[in-house]
Amino acid sequence: MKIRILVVMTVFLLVGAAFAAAPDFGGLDRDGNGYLDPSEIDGAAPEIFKNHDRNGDGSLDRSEFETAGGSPARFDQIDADKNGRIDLNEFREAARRRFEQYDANRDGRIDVQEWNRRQTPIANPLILFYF
Ligand SMILES: [Ca+2]
Ligand SMILES: [Ca+2]
Ligand SMILES: [Ca+2]
Repeated sequence: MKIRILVVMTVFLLVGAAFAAAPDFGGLDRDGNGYLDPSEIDGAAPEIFKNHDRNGDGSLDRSEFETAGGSPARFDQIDADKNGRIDLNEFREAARRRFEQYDANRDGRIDVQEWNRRQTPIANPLILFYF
């Protein structure tokens, strides 16, 4: 009986460890290979952009950006041509630069260690790359 309990506990621990070792990067690891690559970040960008373009005018204004959790300073960084709106190209370019920041060892992918090294744990991982 004791052995059976031990076995059950061991299985729970192993399953728990597997989950801890393989985060899904907030759903961004689309192919589930345990890494984020630039195409996953770039591939998700148009849909995320569209979801936050609330008035459907093809750009993100300040209020749309800040509603998504972005900061005013970040908006100014991304709005490269300073016209007060972020277009899809600026949005993708900013996500690409963020990817490079997090890819500390420059191997073209973000692994679990790099992911866990983020300064602040943020509830919504989309903010890390896009807002
Ligand atoms: Ca991946
Ligand atoms: Ca808009
Ligand atoms: Ca890397």
